[in-house]
Amino acid sequence: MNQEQRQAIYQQAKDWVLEAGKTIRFKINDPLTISTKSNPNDLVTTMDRDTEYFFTSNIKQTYPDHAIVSEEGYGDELESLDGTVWIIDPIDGTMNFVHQKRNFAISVGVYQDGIGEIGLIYDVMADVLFSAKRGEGAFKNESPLPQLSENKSFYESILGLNHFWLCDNRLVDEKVMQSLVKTVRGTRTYGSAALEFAGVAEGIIDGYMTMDLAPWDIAAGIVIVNETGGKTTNAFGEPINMLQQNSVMTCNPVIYEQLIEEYTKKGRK
Ligand code: 2AM
Ligand code: CA
Ligand code: CA
Ligand code: CA
Repeated sequence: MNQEQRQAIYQQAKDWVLEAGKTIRFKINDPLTISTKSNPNDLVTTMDRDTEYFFTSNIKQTYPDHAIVSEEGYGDELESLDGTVWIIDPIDGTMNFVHQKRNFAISVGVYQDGIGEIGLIYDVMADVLFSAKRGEGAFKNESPLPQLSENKSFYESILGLNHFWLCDNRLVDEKVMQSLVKTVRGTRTYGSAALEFAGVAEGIIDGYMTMDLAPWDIAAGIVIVNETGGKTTNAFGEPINMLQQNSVMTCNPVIYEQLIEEYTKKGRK
């Protein structure tokens, strides 16, 4: 994808994201129909489905040769990432959407032959758009985001992670993770993977790690974090596979080695 093609798709994607966000804000106090998916806390609403349909119908009409990977079932079943692929989470942070009516995001990544070209994360209620094009830097609304600080010690870092890491879990010994949270300056849990990625890109948290995410949770975030100099792998330092679920570690590179070598790999089950 050349710069001109990237710019044209970016502009279209951005228009759709802002329009979808405006619709959600307009309807934020309407009664919700809420269902559950894999477990009683795995929520989906008509707003998730309607927003996804808005994107998929527009994309299919405008770019019939593009493919779509998305959460709520309107996308395609893909076996490869060849060609142009839109990877979409219509509402990331549905639990926040339902319970808080804020702290959720629309996440749209556009990949070309497996390479992330465009990332858009829209904090809908705050009306803040994080965006990036590959090789062209990342932005928070119209302001460029600076490169992540190299002057950051492990002990002064704040990590985005949830309490499941500190309970008995299938990936890493919880005792090792308990020593991690006592070593760093602090931890935060935002409840939207996309907004955690945006936080890493902005440098308001220094890393985010999570056990099991789908491609639509992370596709846009990876592009944006890349552009501010951050690094993303699975929790053990292995490459992410964008066609399946992954554990995820995205962070400022200055804390990466220590996180992986002294904690996740050391405590790996
Ligand atoms: P979602 O709101 O789009 O489902 C919450 O900690 C974060 O994890 C959100 O980004 C949420 O995305 C994601 N997540 C992934 N799988 C989930 C699941 N089965 N249940 C709840 N949240 C999930
Ligand atoms: Ca979901
Ligand atoms: Ca999600
Ligand atoms: Ca979602």
